[in-house]
Amino acid sequence: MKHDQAVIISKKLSYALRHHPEKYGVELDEEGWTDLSLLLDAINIRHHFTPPVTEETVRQIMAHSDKKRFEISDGRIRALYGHSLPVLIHKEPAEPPSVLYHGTAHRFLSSIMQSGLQPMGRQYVHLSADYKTADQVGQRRDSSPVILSVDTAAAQQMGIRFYRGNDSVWLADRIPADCLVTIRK
Ligand code: HQG
Repeated sequence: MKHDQAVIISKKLSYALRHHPEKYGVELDEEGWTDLSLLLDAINIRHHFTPPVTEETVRQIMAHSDKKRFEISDGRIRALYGHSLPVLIHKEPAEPPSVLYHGTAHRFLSSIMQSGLQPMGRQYVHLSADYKTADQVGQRRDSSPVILSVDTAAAQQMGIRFYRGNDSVWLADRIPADCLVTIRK
């Protein structure tokens, strides 16, 4: 499969599993799972993929991806992070590393330092387990992004819960500005 084709299919999966399952006639359960073959049938019909996207195609895309975005189990698939649905996807709180990172654009910095990190369009704030990942996330919006560090113990003392997305992505309800330090401006 060509890289471009893998990106197109991955984006359709993300769109369905994070944002608009109803556009594909499927429902997500409270942990974000849905039946994989039903979703693939809907994706193939709607986007006329030839050859059709199969479970094997999706597994190949997942195996070669730079990010672990999806999980497949027992004939079901879910997105591990990124959701914007109105109904909150349930995540089990988990113990985060003492420091997490967030890469963002310069233009957001003053607002973030006033109101903290907010989920904005998504259900949770997205944080990175390491500096390099935060840099890559921030580069989606700024060629030399601001990098913030998050004191997770301080945030937990303020009642904030953390959840695991994958090995490099952590989620949180929000992060108060007091728990943030700008480590690269
Ligand atoms: C900013 C990608 C102003 C925040 C990535 C960010 C990630 C504020 C933007 C995942 C703010 C939201 C998520 C405040 C936060 N005032 N701006 N108070 N609080 N922001 O895309 O973390 O490739 O929803 O800094 O790799 O950039 O899609 O979040 O810039 O893991 O798999 O509001 O998406 O993964 O943007 O990225 P996003 P994000 P995929």
